[in-house]
Amino acid sequence: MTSIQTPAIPEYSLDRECTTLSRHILQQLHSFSPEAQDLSAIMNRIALAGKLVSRRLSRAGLMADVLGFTGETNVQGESVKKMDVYANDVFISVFKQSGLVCRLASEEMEKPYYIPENCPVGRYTLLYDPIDGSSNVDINLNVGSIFAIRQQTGDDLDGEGADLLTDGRGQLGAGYIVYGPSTMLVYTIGNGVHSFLLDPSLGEFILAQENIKIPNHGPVYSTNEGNFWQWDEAIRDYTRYVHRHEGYTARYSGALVGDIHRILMQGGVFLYPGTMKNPEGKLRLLYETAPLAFLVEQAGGKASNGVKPILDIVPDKLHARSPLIIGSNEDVSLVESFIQDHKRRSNGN
Ligand code: FDP
Repeated sequence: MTSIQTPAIPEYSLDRECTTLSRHILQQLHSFSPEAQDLSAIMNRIALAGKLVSRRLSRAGLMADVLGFTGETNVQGESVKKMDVYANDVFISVFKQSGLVCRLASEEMEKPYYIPENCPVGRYTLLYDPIDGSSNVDINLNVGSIFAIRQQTGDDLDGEGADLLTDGRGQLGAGYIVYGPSTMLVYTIGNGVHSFLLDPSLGEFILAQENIKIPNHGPVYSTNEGNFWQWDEAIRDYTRYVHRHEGYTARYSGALVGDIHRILMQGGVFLYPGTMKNPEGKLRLLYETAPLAFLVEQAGGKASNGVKPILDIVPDKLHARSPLIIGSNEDVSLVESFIQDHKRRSNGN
């Protein structure tokens, strides 16, 4: 009798070492300085928040009181969803008694939230969008969380977070978590961009790809074309250009993180330009566009508001918005060239 040979199923089917997020961060830091250890501990807390949000989302439709609106509106005037509140609180609670982060600022809170017991030692601020793309939550589609870590400068005695009104170049780390078919965390601490997949059976984020590089050009353009007649002529012309040239394909999920992730992996451009009603667009600088710009630049891509790099913009308030054109170098530059042409023409040059 011949015995049937069953192929050994490797624990991790992809040919890679099983590197956890915490191990990876320590390898990236190459140092055991107090600052390196802080950054590593902060990243691990963010990962914990990601796991808690992911667990809640995976059961959302099965549990009472998880989906739908709270009936409140946030500081942006948007209707708040129950998942927004849950995820916002999760990020706060994972940093309580951590001694790491003194202050958190998010889309859901008008002013920064202080954790006074951390403040004597924790000189960091976490900026975050707890649930980005929340219109997708109730229909079981992908959403994300976006985060950035900044050093706190000064004591912020009035609690307004004025020291946060600086450009994005000082971000110590940034990234996002995509809650899709799997949960994926993508981060940078200024040393390349790396992605991790959550293995729910282990409760660990496992390295998926190291040093991700965004293609220099890609086929995808991702934007809400429903706003076409609200845009400047320059953006309308760019859109007409992609309609008339072969090799472009439109993709837009209504959730920024998922759309950016696609572009990071496959190349292309995401646009959320200003509109007639909202010249600064919709997306918030400190916890949406600046963290994503930092990450995409680290992957070799580009992020602009049409006239200058997102990372050079200094916000005038905590919840300031900025137009966003982000993705592959070539594609972002092409959009910028349409904007410059229009400016030149309207100046009569
Ligand atoms: P949402 O308001 O659903 O949280 O962050 C804002 C955001 O989603 C992005 O995730 C998304 O790309 C964009 O708004 C969608 O806005 P439009 O519906 O105006 O296209």
